[in-house]
Amino acid sequence: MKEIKGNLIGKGKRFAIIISRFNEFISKKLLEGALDCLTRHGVSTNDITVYWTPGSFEIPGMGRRIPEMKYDCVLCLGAVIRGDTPHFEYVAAEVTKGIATLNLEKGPPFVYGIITADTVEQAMDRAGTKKGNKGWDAAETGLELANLYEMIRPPR
Ligand code: INI
Repeated sequence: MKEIKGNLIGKGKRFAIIISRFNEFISKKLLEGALDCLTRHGVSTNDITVYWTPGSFEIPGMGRRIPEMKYDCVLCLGAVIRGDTPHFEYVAAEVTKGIATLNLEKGPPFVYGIITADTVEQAMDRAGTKKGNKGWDAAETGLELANLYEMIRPPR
């Protein structure tokens, strides 16, 4: 049997993080979690570039424009929180679809680290309190994918 599984070793891996400033009090916590996870798994801070967008809606567009081949993985972080209007639905749907589309391209993996929550409390629970930190989780997924993609990359 042959089994292919990515490890979580971060040494030498280059990461881009695209993060939304909207609901920054939450997204900053996601960034802290992601950076903590990456550096504790051996990623050098010199190998991490953080790109800030105005909102989550803009994350996929930014993903198309960054020099993605410079990175082994791109983490997308943001928090979309339901308000009084259907705006939430549109933003959440577009950022989700956009990241999924980028992830199907032949470039690096794009990790979906977007919190979609009905309330601020639900979002806070997932940004370093009761339910862990989705930024950390996204980074861990990114480490695994960066290593997995490297294992299956055809020789250049
Ligand atoms: N952007 C978010 O990242 N989170 C939200 O909760 C949010 N809501 O609900 O409005 C949000 N809106 C801004 C949007 O992402 C765009 O920046 C804006 O529409 C301009 O294109």
